[in-house]
Amino acid sequence: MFGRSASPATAVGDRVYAIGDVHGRADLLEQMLAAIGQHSAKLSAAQRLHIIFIGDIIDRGPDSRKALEILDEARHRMPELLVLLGNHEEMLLRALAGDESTIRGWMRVGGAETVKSFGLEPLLEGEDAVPWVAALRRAVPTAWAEWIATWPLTARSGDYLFVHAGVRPGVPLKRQVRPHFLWGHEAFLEDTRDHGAVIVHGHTIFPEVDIRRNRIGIDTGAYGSNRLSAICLDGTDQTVITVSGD
Ligand SMILES: [Mn+2]
Repeated sequence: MFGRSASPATAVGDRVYAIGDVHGRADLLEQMLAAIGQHSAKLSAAQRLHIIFIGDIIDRGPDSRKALEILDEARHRMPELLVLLGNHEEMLLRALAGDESTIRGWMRVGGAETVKSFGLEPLLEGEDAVPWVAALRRAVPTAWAEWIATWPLTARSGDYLFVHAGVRPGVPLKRQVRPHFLWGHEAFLEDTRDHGAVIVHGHTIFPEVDIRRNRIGIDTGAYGSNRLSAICLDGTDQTVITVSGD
């Protein structure tokens, strides 16, 4: 049984837009920011507006550099903007730190597209990683790397917890560990127990925003499906917003 009412709510006065994995689709990211602006303008003013990106801004899609540039520009004029860390940003940070085994794995899961967007060639099999890492550090603005390193793992509003991938079922929220927030847990998606909050997450692609009693999956696979989704949580209201590419 759930310990609270059947209708989860944001903290009083909070309106939260949570956006799914962008994965290098700078075009859909721009469309989504515009769509959120239009949606929010039609509602009465919230006491506190929050726009939360669920992580995995980079990799797989064609323009990770532009996606980061858009968010970096937006954060300076939108104090309500928050970007959570995803496992793909974790790989970028490890790559910048010179972790060679991470780099080689990262190239195979979409990192190649990210480094191309910064004007670099992917690290080849057998290629010396040391000069390649030096080139990556020159290509990625230091201010962006330092900013990404500050992206939090979670955010909370009322009954909702926002996190990139998920939690380990059966473990209290205060005892959850970083790897499950970033990479998920094999039992998370199908577990029906109360996790201590309704977990709003990305990382796993669903054809439509997946609204369950104990979690909401908002990743509709923008890089492959051409559809980037978000959910607006306002008190007990839940409204899905989706933007589509050409
Ligand atoms: Mn992910």
